[in-house]
Amino acid sequence: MPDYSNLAIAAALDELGDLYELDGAVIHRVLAYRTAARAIRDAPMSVGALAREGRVTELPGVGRTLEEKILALLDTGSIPAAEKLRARFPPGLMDLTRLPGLGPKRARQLFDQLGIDSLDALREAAEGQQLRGIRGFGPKFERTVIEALDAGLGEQPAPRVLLPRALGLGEQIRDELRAHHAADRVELAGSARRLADSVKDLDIIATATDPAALAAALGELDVIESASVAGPNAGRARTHNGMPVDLRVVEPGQFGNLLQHFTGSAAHNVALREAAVRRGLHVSEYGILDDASGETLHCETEEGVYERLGLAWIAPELREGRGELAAAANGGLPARLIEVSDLRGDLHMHTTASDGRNSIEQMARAALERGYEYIAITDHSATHGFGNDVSPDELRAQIEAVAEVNARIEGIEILAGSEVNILPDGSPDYDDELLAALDWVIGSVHTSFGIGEAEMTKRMVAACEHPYIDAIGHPTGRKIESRAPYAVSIDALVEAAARTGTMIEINSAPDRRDLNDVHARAAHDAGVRILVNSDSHGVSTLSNVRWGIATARRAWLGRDDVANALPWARFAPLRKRAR
Ligand code: DGT
Ligand code: CA
Ligand code: CA
Ligand code: ZN
Repeated sequence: MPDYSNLAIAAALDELGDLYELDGAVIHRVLAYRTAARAIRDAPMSVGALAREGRVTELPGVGRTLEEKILALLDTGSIPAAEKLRARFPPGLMDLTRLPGLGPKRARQLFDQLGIDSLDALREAAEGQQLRGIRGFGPKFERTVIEALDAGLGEQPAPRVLLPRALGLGEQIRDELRAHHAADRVELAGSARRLADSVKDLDIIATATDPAALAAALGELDVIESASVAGPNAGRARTHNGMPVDLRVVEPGQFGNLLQHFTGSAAHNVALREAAVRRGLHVSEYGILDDASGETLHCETEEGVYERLGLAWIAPELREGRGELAAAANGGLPARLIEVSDLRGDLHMHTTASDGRNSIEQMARAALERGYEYIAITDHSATHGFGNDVSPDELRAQIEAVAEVNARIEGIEILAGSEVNILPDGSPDYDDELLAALDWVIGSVHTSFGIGEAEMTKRMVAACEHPYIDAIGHPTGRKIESRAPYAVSIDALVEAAARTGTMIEINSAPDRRDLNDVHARAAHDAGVRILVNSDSHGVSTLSNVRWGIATARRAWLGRDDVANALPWARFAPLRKRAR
């Protein structure tokens, strides 16, 4: 699973470089880490996946030493060399290195000569005009450093965590709190409950027979590194991997109000308040105040909150302030959102023919076990690079191999497919004759991301117009929290897809979820058939469709709105080649 984004790996190596510099290492050693970090940040593929395949040294500037450190990070969550160096310096010293005009070397000078080991100590020294006594520092530096501190520079913004890891942590904490003798109800709220792309902090709402005891119990959990009491019956904590956790223990009679409020989103809550005001009601996290009677209604359940406001209960995934309140008022909410168990097929997966870990047969048997009626084997194509090219001859052999397995395994239709590269001019990288011999083709952009919006839009519209490209894969190329989408007009892409009957996937890789929720909803509304595909590179990640389904739900989609929730007999004729 791509748990470490390229950005996260690069940040760890940058930090290691800073630590070495703080430690006085020779500069070329420091630079080696920075160079590698840059290469990793810019790499078009998942460096984590590359490292797990034992191929990370193929990246420029990454040798055996770095490989070992990257693997340690992936396997254990930290790099031993960094741990050792971190222990040698006060933790606040690294904050200094992020200030303008203060690299590791100069920060070390301040530490050695004045004992400055934190942003607070630095401010004190600057305000006391003590810095000017040190060689290379003067009154001007003292002034700029105070300005920088006032602007909040140097403080590390907590990184947002991808949903799978946040949800894993959140559910673990929730379940351990539930097991506490003082606990009554414990629920996860916030962005994790809404199944958002990423999560800043975990919000947990509980009721308890002994609220103070439950709040204190949070700090005792194994996953928690440090905790503080945040008012009566509330706890704030931090997990070992830096994720903040907020716990609020409330009166059972107000549980619904608090759960609703802390599930959010902020945009949903703001819209909810405005709608309530028009009914003479004032909604807060503690209750609903009736302006006329002066009475405050407390709700044990969340359903009660929505009911008092004349609304149907709204699934947390829809609570983003995107029209869900109007829909809840007039019966316009989707009757039932799609679920993982609705999927009948998966149209994007890789095998050992390109960069996957399992064979066609292994993928097919695992899909069968998931209850699928059909899958498409879509290895990378002729120009993928990184040693994973599938030449035209190899693809012909693959078509036969798929047919052989398909004939042998009962109960599942195995399509011979390909994930072809959409070349900069919009054409696929196999010829039409070969594409016509396949059962299914996904077109994806894997190269030349920076050609600009007009060119990229033309390129993707051309791909939609191709007679053998059945679907577009991960249409914007974004990697959540680590790579911006490339510039492309989604409106034009959606229009072309609807016009040509090209499907568009929600790629379920947890760092992709591409199309995103907003775009998937727009595409569906424009008449595009949406797929939820795993893009799995092994049997263990077929289950990643969970994250794509989360995005589909956030896009308001039901079972009938997702093409691969259709049985094979209805899906088959929707392919361009079958029409
Ligand atoms: P994040 O950033 O991933 O933690 O996202 P959330 O949605 O969990 O946001 P968080 O933890 O800052 O706040 C939890 C909930 O509290 C949020 O979903 C709704 C509520 N809330 C936060 N700020 C506001 C606000 O300014 N107005 C209202 N009405 N509610 C808010
Ligand atoms: Ca939160
Ligand atoms: Ca929060
Ligand atoms: Zn791809």
